[in-house]
Amino acid sequence: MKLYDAPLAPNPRRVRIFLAEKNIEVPRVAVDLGAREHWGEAFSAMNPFKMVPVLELDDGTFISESIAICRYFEEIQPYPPLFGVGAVGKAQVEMWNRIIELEFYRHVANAFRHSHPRMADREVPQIAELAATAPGRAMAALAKLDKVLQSREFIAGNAFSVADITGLVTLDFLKLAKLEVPVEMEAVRRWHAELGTRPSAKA
Ligand SMILES: N[C@@H](CCC(=O)N[C@@H](CS)C(=O)NCC(=O)O)C(=O)O
Repeated sequence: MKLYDAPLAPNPRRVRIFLAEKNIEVPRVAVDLGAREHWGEAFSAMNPFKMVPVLELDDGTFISESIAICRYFEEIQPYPPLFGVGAVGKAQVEMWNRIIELEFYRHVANAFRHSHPRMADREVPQIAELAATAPGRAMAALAKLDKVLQSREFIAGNAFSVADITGLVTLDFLKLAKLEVPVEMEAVRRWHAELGTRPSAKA
């Protein structure tokens, strides 16, 4: 088994944090995104969408998409459960993870990818209007997360989950998009700080 990884990119980090929480070791292969290694034939054969992470299984199966990879590991090693417990718990984790990806991460990524010169060959064309509107949309979503986090420790309830991992990598990604958590969002700041002190955050 091998995990095709990129040390500085947020999505592969979600998988690394997930594996660290489960105490699972997987050999990693660093893909040089700057040198466009993922645009080459070998990588494209593993993932035609040319994105990391990709997990290669021993039977030659390739799994891309961070959450699909995490789900694979949840199945083979269910403890600690990071996709929720029971029908309601699982639905809550799925719900919050999707909300964070679609309402928060997406806009943070757009703010970065549609403005940074290094991303000009990745977002063709870069859309200035998207870069300009994305920060406001990201912060509007964050304000809603702040309200939820005022009454609970983790985003999906009382237990740490993959939705918190998506939250942590997105909050850390804000810096690249030249954004920060507003001071008044105290609950988000508390959540970010607590997630950041877990040993898995170093992954
Ligand atoms: N939905 C995918 C997104 C993967 C993704 O955006 N990967 C980025 C790194 S964080 C990538 O490979 N970027 C390469 C590029 O943009 O050329 C997932 O969750 O894994």
